[in-house]
Amino acid sequence: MVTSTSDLTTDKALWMFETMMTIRRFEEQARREADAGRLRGLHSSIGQEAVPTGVCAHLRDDDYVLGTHRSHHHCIAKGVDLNEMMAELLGKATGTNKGKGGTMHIADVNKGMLGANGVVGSNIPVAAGVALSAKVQGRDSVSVVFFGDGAANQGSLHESMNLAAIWKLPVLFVCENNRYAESTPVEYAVAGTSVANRAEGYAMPGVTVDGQSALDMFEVAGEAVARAREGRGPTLIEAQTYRYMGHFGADDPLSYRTAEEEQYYKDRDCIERMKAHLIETGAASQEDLDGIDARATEAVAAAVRFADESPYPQPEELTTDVYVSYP
Ligand SMILES: Cc1ncc(C[n+]2csc(CCOP(=O)(O)OP(=O)(O)O)c2C)c(N)n1
Repeated sequence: MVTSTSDLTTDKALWMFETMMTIRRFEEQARREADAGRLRGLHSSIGQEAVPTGVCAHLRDDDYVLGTHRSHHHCIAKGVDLNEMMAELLGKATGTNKGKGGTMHIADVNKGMLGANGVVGSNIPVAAGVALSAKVQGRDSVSVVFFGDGAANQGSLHESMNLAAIWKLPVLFVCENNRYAESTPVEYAVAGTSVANRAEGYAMPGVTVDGQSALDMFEVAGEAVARAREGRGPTLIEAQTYRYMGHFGADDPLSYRTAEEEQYYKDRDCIERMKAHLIETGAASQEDLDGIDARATEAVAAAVRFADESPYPQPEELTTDVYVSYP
């Protein structure tokens, strides 16, 4: 089955716009919270909203997503509750992880968000394992792992791609190539001409896609998800994208990249392009889109209120849920 943007219904396109808008507004608020000293070490996903949105548009609650240290956009696209996310960021007991995980460890198994993870490259083999369990149990769930261009150089990706290929596991390896691992440019750190062409060594499809286009992401991911669900095996997707902010907020991105380069990517902003598409195709008016933005802004404001009104975890809760207990 080949998916194309012609499969994109108006409802789904509007969902994608609202999801990207919600991610942007959430991240802007998270930045304000970090600037106010209420959370530390924020890895912002602003600029990269289209990547998980285009992928998660094809996923169900019983599909799985695994993330990185920069995962708020993955969580929101997979449907994790905004209130619980903001509470988690602010260390409250009502957070997704009862306030003990923080920004880099958000998880919600009921939504199939199996976790952000601060150890670069560590979630890649987990995604292959999750895909293996779905296959062994005879379920048609799909597993997706997002990782950066820096993580693409970890051995864990290569081991996982090999196993996924020989066992035809239902997994998508989605590299968000935002051009830098901290301050290291991709041209310096990644050997070869692309991340996507590494798939060739494992006899799986490897696709490079404009990660600032939600429509292109939707199309490429649709084909990969269908392939995985039908038992035809894994795909490596390299989404070319850009993070507008610094690596985690305390660095000055202009010390390792140029203002012209930043502007080049901002001129291709995924939200502005989706807006233009929705208006050109008559799917929505400017007024409709302003209404969606207002709804996203209010949802984020409500999440802050929820977090503010929530208690901190009790000291006696310190070690509960830290280790999994097996029956
Ligand atoms: C195993 C490991 N090595 C190093 C680090 C420190 N570190 C945190 S983020 C990062 C850069 C990751 O870059 P990339 O994978 O491209 O993701 P991005 O930050 O661009 O989203 C590094 C080196 C880490 N957290 N884990």
